Amino acid sequence: MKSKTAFITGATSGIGKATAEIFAKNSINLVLCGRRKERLLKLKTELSKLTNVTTLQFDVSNKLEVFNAIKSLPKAFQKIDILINNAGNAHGLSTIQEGSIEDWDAMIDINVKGLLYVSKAILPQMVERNDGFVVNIGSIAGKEVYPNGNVYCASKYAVNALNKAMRIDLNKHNIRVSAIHPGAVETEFSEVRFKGNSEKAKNVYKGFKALQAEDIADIINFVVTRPPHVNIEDLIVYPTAQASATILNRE
Ligand code: NDP
Ligand code: 8X3
Repeated sequence: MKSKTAFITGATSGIGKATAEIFAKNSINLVLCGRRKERLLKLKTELSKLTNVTTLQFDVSNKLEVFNAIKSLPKAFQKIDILINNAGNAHGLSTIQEGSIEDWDAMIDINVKGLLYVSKAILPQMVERNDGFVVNIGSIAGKEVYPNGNVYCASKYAVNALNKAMRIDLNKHNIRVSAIHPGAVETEFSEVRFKGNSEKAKNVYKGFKALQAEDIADIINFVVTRPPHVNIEDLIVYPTAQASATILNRE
C-alpha cells in the first residue's frame, strides 16, 4: 500500500483514530481530519514515525470549511486514493415527539450532509483518474430502526442509501465503494450521544464485551487491501453478545 494516500474523517477518536493507526503500520500516507486540533497534532506526531501524515481541521457540516480545507492540502497529499467517510455521531436518544431539533440538525448535517460535502470535494479527482476507494461507515442503525433512535437511524439509513448510490454512479469509473455497519463499538460515541453523561455512556457497554475501535479498523484495513478486482459491498459487524440493534446478551 506504499504510495497510497488515505483521507480519514473523524480521525481524532474511536474508529477513525484506530483506522489511522493501522493504515500507518501499512505505510499508507494519511490525511487526518477532525475538529479537535490538539488531538490531530498529537496523532500526527505519533504516526509520522511510520508514514507521511498531514492534518486538516474542519467541521464536516460546514460546506465552506470542507472545500477550503481540502483545497489547502499540500501537493504531496492532494492525490487521495482512499476516502474513509467516518465522521459522525448520535446526538440524544428520545422519542420523535420529544426529540430536540438541534440534535436532529446536528445528526443530519454531520452524518449525511457532511459525508456528501467531503465526497463531493474528493470524488472528482478519483473519477478523473479512473481509480479510487470509498469506505462509508454506516451503522446497524442504518439497517434497523430501534426505539428512540429515529433521526440517528434515519441519518444512517441515508448513509446506506448513499453507499449504494455511489457504487452505482461510480461503477464505470473503476471506483470501489464499501460500507461497514457496526453494532455496539466502545468509543466516545455514547459520551457524545448522552452529552458528556459518562454514567449513562458506560451503561451502554455494561455486561458484555463490546466491539473495540481496533476491531472495526482491522476490517476496514482488510476491505481496502483486497486485490483491485475485489469490492466488498456491505458488512454488518456485531459483538458476539449482540444479535440485533436491540437484542444484547448482557451478564
Ligand atoms: P467517536 O465519537 O469516538 O468519533 C467520532 C469522530 O467523528 C471524532 O473523530 C470526531 O472528531 C468526528 N466528528 C464528529 N462530528 C464532526 C464534525 N462535525 N466535523 C468533523 N468531524 C466530526 O465515535 P465512533 O468512532 O464510534 O464513530 C465513528 C463512526 O462510526 C460514526 O459515523 C458513527 O456513527 C459510526 N458508528 C459507531 C458505532 C458505535 O457504537 N460506536 C456503531 C456504528 C456506527 P472531532 O470531535 O474532533 O471533530
Ligand atoms: C451506533 C450503534 O446501535 O447505538 O451506530 O445505533 S447504535
